[in-house]
Amino acid sequence: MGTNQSSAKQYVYDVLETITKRNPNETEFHQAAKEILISLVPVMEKYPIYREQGILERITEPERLITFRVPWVDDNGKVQVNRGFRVQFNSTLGPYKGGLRFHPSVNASIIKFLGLEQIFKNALTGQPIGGGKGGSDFDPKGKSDWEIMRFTQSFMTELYRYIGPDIDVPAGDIGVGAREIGYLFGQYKRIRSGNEAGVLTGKGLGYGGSLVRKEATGYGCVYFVNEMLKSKGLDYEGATVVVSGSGNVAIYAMEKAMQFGAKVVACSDSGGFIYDKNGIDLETVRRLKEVERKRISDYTKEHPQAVYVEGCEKIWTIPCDIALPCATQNEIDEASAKLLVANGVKAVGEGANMPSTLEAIDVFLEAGVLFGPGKAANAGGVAVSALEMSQNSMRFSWRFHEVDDKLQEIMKNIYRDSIQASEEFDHPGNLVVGSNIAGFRKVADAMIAQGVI
Ligand code: NDP
Ligand code: 2IT
Repeated sequence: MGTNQSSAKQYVYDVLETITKRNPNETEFHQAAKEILISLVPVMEKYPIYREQGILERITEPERLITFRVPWVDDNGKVQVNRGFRVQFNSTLGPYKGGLRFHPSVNASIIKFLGLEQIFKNALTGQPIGGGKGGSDFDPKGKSDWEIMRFTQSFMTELYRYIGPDIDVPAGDIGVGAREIGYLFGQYKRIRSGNEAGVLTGKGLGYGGSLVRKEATGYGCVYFVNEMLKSKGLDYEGATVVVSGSGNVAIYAMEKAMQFGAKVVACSDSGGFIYDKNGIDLETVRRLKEVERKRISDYTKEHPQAVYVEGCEKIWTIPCDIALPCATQNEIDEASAKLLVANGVKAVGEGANMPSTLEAIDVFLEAGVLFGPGKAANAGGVAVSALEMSQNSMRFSWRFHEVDDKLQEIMKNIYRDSIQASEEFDHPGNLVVGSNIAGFRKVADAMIAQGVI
């Protein structure tokens, strides 16, 4: 090992140790930082300037982390208190940009892992957006529409001070969809006494939303995996696909995979999964989950040939050619990855953020499975969010095919940039290394240009 390489490695591990000490118990944040930083060892070796400029120390420390109280009154007249978060992680490339997650598991670690990923993902899109993320430990499950509205209004009554079309632009994530964005937008507009359309993305089409935003993450993931498949002379036609989740990302990943000729045989929610050997009927899933907000288990009432199995992680026992994890972090562990490989999986595309553990990623890479990491494969959502911001600034709307064409081009560019970086840094075809390096270099070079801030 050359001196440069060993000292580059030492630098990376020293920074990781500081992160672990400075952010105790934040296991998801440590995991995301580890995956990214270890990929960057060859970059630190080749370009010592990043070390001289303290880029890794700076890029892993959020510019600010805001936490706040969110009080609201439930339908029984009881006062409830949740905690709100917004991490404004990195503004080098543009306004902070990233979704809001409403889920009981939300804490500083979850928000910071998502925010760190978002910096690199947003850079990969080539759009002028920095990295941010937010949310609350509020649990939307079982809440009435009025409760959702009161909660989101209270959340925005504090968040509004920190955001704006040129400052920080939130959007959806788990538990935050079109309904929540509508209430958040209404409350922001009311407080600000003016219509600043570009303050949020994922808005309804009637008030500043963009065509294709709803579909963008799922479609983008399928487009990205298509690039991976093409590199090996493969395609979706006739392929068996398993998709975890049945939310925004999962539904549109299923739709596009089916349009490409694949057979999607399973999807899930946090309770369990359904297996339909005839192919999932997407209209039923969409109605159950998007409209009626029911459980995926109800699918079998309408499709008795399908099987429901309790426990969502068991979905990975189903043999498939392509696996698209589109639910949540760490949903594929080492054992599930080994099972997928043993059952002959050819490609894995992460629609969710960090759905594979570090050990699972190693299993896929060592087995030579085509692996599209989340920050590349699921970047289509935030990319179209940036296109929504552009349209809001222009006070103009592009047509469906115009946005979809731009999305396809962006996903192809992310694939190309990531492959090129993987080749330049001696890990040809490794998209984990490639996407981390390609995203990192765009941000790091701009950070150097802007001075130590
Ligand atoms: P939704 O809330 O629309 O759907 C989430 C789905 O995942 C639901 O089916 C939900 O089940 C399931 N799920 C959520 N949490 C868990 C859990 N802890 N264990 C098992 N299943 C769970 O969210 P999205 O589809 O928007 O987000 C899914 C993933 O994609 C997340 O990782 C998100 O960060 C990522 N992502 C989202 C983007 C977007 O544009 N929305 C963009 C890029 C990434 P249930 O119905 O039971 O709650
Ligand atoms: O993880 C993500 O990229 C998102 N939830 C979408 C963020 C956005 O601003 O559209």
